[in-house]
Amino acid sequence: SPAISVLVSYPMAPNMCISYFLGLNGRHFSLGTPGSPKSNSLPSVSLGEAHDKDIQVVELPIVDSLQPRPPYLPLSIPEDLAQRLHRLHGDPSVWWVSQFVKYLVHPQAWLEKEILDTTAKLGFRHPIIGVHVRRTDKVGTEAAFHPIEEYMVHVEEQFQHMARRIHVDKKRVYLATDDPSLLQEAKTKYLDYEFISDNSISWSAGLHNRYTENSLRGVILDIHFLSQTDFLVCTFSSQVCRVAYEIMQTLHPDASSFFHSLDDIYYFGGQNAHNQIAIYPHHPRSPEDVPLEPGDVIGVAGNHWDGYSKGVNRKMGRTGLYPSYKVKEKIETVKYPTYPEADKLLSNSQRK
Ligand SMILES: Nc1nc2c(ncn2[C@@H]2O[C@H](COP(=O)(O)OP(=O)(O)OP(=O)(O)O)[C@@H](O)[C@H]2O)c(=O)[nH]1
Ligand SMILES: [Mg+2]
Repeated sequence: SPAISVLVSYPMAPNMCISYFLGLNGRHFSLGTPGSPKSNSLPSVSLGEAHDKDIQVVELPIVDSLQPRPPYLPLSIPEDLAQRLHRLHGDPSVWWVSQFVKYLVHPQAWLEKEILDTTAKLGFRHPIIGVHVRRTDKVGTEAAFHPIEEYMVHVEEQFQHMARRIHVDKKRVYLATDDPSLLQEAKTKYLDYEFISDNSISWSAGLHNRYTENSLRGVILDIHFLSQTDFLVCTFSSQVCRVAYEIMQTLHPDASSFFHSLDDIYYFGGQNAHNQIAIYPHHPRSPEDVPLEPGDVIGVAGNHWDGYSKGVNRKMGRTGLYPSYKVKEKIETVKYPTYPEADKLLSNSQRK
C-alpha cells in the first residue's frame, strides 16, 4: 500500500500553537503527491472513513482554517459514548480530547528516562499543586497580567480543602513559568510553601531561546509535571495549561474539576461553537444582563468567576451576563465510526 505523508501546515508565527497536532482529531484529508512541500497547493477534499485506505497525504492544518468545518471537531463527543461519559465525567468534551492527547504525547524511552531523572532531581512529590504563570509575549497581547498573589489565593484554598481529606506534610507547588524572576519572588513571599521548579527551564523559555531544542525539552517537562499535580491554578488562555489539564484527565477517572483558571474557561483552539442551554429563566437585574427562558441556547464567551457568565442568547442575538448556574452545557454528539473490527483484534490478541 502507498506510504502516507502527513503535512502539518501552520503559519510560521511566534504563536506556534502546541495544539496543532490535534488537527488529528478531525478527519480532513487532502489528496496529492506524497512529499509535496506545499500543502495549500493540494486539492483539499473531505473524505469519509471508507476511503481512508487510499489516502496518500493527510493534511493537518491549523484547526481554525479547516474548511468545511467537520461536525466532529471539539467540543463534540462520539454518540455511542455520550451517555456513559455524561454519567462518569464532569466535562465529557475534554475527556474525549484527552484520549487523543494521551496517545500523542506518549513519551519515547529517552524522554521517559528524562522525566524519571527530573522527578528525582526536583523532588516532585504529592500532595502538590501546579501553578502555571504565563508571562512574556502573552501579557497585554492575548491575556492580562496576574500577580503571583492571585494564583496563591486559590492554591492556599485548595490546600485547606485537601487537609480535610489527607495529611498535607508540606504545601508543595510545582511552578511552571516563562518568567524566570518569578521563582525567587514566590519563595520570598511564601515562606511556608515549598516551590518545586527548575529555574533554568524558565530562563530557556524566554523569547530569544524559545525555539531551541533545549527549551522545547523544558516546556515538555513543565507540561508533564503540571499534568501530574493534584490541582492546577493557571490561566486557561494559555495552551500550556490547557494541555496539562487535558493530560491530567487521562490520569484520573474524572479530573474535570481539578483546576482554577484565572481567566478563560476550557476551550480547544479552533473548536466549533460552545453552547449552553438555559435551565432556569433569568429576568435581568441590570442593563448588562441578558434575559433567559428555559431552553434558550447561549453561546458562552466566558465565565467571570463571580457567579456570572457572559454569552450571546442566540434566540434574540443579544450578548450579556447571566448567572452561570442557570445554564447547563449543550454537548454536541456526532456519529463517529466505532471500529467493531478493532474489538475483535483485541480479543483475539488477548486469547493468544
Ligand atoms: N518551559 C516553559 N515554557 C513556557 C511556559 N509558558 C510558556 N512557555 C513558553 O511559551 C511558549 C508558548 O508558545 P506559543 O508558541 O505562544 O504557543 P501557544 O500554543 O500559543 O501557547 P500560549 O501562548 O501559552 O497559549 C512555549 O512554547 C514555551 O516556550 C512554561 O510554563 N514553561
Ligand atoms: Mg501563544
